[in-house]
Amino acid sequence: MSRRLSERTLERGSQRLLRPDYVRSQTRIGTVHFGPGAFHRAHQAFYFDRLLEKDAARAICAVSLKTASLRDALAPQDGLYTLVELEEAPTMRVIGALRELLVAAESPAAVSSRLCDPDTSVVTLTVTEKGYCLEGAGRLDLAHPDIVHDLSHPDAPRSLIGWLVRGLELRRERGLAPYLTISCDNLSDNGPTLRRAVLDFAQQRDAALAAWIEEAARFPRTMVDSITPASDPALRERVARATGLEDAWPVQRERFVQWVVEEVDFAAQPDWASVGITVSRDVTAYERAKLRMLNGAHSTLAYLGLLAGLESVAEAMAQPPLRAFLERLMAQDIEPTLTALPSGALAAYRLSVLNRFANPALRHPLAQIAWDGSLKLPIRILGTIADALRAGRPLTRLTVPVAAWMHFIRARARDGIDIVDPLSVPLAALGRQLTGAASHDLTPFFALPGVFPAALAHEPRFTRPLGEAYDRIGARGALAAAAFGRTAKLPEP
Ligand code: CS2
Repeated sequence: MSRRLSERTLERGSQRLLRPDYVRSQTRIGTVHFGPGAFHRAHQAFYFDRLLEKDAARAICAVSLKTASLRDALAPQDGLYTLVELEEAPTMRVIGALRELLVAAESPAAVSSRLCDPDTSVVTLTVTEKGYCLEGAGRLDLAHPDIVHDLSHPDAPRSLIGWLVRGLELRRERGLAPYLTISCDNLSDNGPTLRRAVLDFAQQRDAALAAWIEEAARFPRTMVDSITPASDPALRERVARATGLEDAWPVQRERFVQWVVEEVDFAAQPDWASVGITVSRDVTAYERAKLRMLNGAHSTLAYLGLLAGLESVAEAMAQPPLRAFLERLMAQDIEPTLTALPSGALAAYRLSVLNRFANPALRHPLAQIAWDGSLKLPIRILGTIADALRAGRPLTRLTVPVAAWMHFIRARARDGIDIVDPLSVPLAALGRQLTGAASHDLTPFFALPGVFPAALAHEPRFTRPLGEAYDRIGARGALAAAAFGRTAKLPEP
C-alpha cells in the first residue's frame, strides 16, 4: 500500500519523481493567491516553485474564498501536491510552493493579516470570469449580492474584489506599499478590467483610498496558457501507482506552459524572466490572440463536439469536418481580426494550437470547456464577430459556435442536465422553451443580461447568418453544419 504524500514521506517516493529543488522550511510567503484551483496549481504555482530555487521569499499563501475542499485535501500533505505533465512519457513533479492554505470564509483575520504582511508583495488570482462580479459593460456590478454584502461588511468580505480592497486599505493604514495585483484569468484586458472593478469598489468606500490605489497600485495585464484538464480519480490512481505516494488532489496539464506579464513600474517584483516568464510592454496582442484563437476555437469545439456526442477535445479533433472547420475559422475569420501580429506568426500559432488540441495524451473533457458559456462567448467569439462586422466580412462561420451554444443549452435543458453557468437558472428556463427553430429561439437569448450587446442583437448581418446556422445545426446536426462551412461559397470580403 502506498503512503500519503507529505514532507515526511516525500523522500520515500519513486526515484523518478521530481522534487522541490530548495529547502522548503527556509522559504517565506511573499505571494497571496486567490482561487487555487487546478489551473493555478498547474501554472503559476509551478513557476513560483522554480522562483523559490532562486529567491526563498516567494512562497504562496493559497486562499479559497468559500470552499474548504482544497485545504482539507492538501493540509494533511503539508501543501504538497503532484503536477503531472501529460505527454507520451509523462513527468511527475511535486510542487512545494504552497506554504499556507486558508479559507477566507472561515479565517478572515488570517487572510487580512497575510494581505497586510510587509513580506507580501504580490497578489495573484484565478477566480474565472464570474469571480470579478462585473456587469455586461465590464464595470463592477454594484447590485451583485456579494458586492452589496462587502460594501456593508468591508472587514469580512465575500468577494475577491472586496478582499483586494480590504487588503489595500489595511496596507495604506499601516504605511505599507500596495501589492502588485495580477489577474491570471482569461478576460480581455484582464489587468485594466480588474483595476477598474477595484477602483469602483474603493470609490464607494472611501474616495481617498481610491485615489491612493489609483496612484500607487499596479494591475499588469497577463496572458496565461496551459491546457489543464480537471483532475479525476484516474489521475489519483495513476499518480499513486507511478510515485508510490497517494495524493488526494494532484493536477495535470500539457507540457506546454506560457505566462506573459506586462512590464510595469513596481519595485518588489519577482525576477520573472529568470524562470521563463515573458515580460512585455505589449501584452494585449498576445492576450487577444490567445483568447480569440485558442479559447475561441476551444469553445467552438466544445459546443459542436458535445452536440455530436463526443467527449474530449482530442476526439473532436479526430473528426475531419470539425478539424477542417476549426482551421478555416481560425485562418479566415479570426486571424484577420488580430492585426497587431504578423500573419506568419499567427499561422504558426494556429498550427501549434491545433497540434496541442490533438494531443491524445490529454483527454480534455469538452464538457469542462462548455462551462460558463454566457461569460466566455462574449470574450472569446463576440468581439471577433464585432470586428468582422466592422470590416464588412461575412459571419457564416463565426456564428456557428454561437448557434451551437444555443443548441447546447436546448439539449441540456431537454435532457435535464445541470448547466454550469452563472446564468444557469434563466438558461435552463429558456432552454425548456426552445423549439429548435431560429425564428422563435434567438430572441430570448438576446434578452439575457450582459451576453449579446444591443448592437449585435439588432444587426441583421449578424442575426441572419446566426439563424441560418442555428437551423442548419437543428436540421442536419453539428458535424454536417461544420462541413457546410467548408464547402459553402463565401461572399468575397
Ligand atoms: C479552456 C481553457 O476551459 C476552457 O474554457 O478554453 O481553460 C484553456 O484550456 C486554457 O485557457 C488554456 O490556456
